[in-house]
Amino acid sequence: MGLAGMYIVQDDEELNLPLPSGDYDIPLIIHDKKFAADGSLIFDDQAQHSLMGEVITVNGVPWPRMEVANRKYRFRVLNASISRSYKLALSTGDDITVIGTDDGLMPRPVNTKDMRLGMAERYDLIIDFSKYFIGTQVELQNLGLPNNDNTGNTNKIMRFDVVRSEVDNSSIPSTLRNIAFLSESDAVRTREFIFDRSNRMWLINDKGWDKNRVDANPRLEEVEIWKLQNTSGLWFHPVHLHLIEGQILDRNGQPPFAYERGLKDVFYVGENETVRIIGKFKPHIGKYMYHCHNMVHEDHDMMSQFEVGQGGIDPMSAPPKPLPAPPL
Ligand SMILES: [Cu+2]
Repeated sequence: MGLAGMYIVQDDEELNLPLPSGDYDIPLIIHDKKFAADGSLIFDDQAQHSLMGEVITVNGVPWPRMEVANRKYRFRVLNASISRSYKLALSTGDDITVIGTDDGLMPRPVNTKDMRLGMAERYDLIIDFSKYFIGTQVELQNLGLPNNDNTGNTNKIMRFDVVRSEVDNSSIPSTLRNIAFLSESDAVRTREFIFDRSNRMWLINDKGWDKNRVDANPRLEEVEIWKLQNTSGLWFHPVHLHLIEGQILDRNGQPPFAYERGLKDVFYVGENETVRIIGKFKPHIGKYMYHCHNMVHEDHDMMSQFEVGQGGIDPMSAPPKPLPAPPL
């Protein structure tokens, strides 16, 4: 499990915004790794609980250093770790500006001093280095979250060295994208899912994976509320739903973090948290998975499937086929 990658999908509307672009638009794939004495990667899926690495890599490089100009940069952040979540913050204590969540731009930028990043979550961030003198070192830190192994140098992710002065013609528009948010009254039903451990297995509503079982069957275009519950204080579950673009209604009855108020498909269900999400089941009929994105949990066996409508393609009997590459 050493490899991870990302696609960046953009439309013309996004490309026309004056956000930092080109050399100032950088993907950051954060992935902790555990190495054996001979340098090989360790992945022991029998660990049952989690797999935490003591080396934090970004784009495959341990604790990298990046030289930056004193201007704004856009970072497309993906947590590709097997089991580790991060609490991101800058060593300067300055704000990070969040402009996008898992499924694209937010309605408007949100400033935060720190943020949770669960496995498979994606955030689109702006860091503004213009306030720093040349020679300043700015660390992207991990303040640590419960039920992670927070020892050693896992509190550091990477470092930005401000090395040169440049004119910055980019800006962050106050309106990024029009999103028609759903409200509770749009939902036709609520489903409840308890994510828990039993007999050394990770289960959803006391059930493991069964390719012949479907646990939810919304009709195409129906809006549902899914109540995702973690009744334990001993672990967290980033829950990933395939197909839909959802949003968080509330967490333990409170509004979600401001930086989570965009379209998402991975939902951080922390210790003793109940997260209510809402989404419209579209644009396809067929069977889609939902699972915890701690891969140790997912593999043993915290995964199930929903079926939108009837008669869609079943990925078990009709596996995806490679398509010809689109023209460049
Ligand atoms: Cu989990």
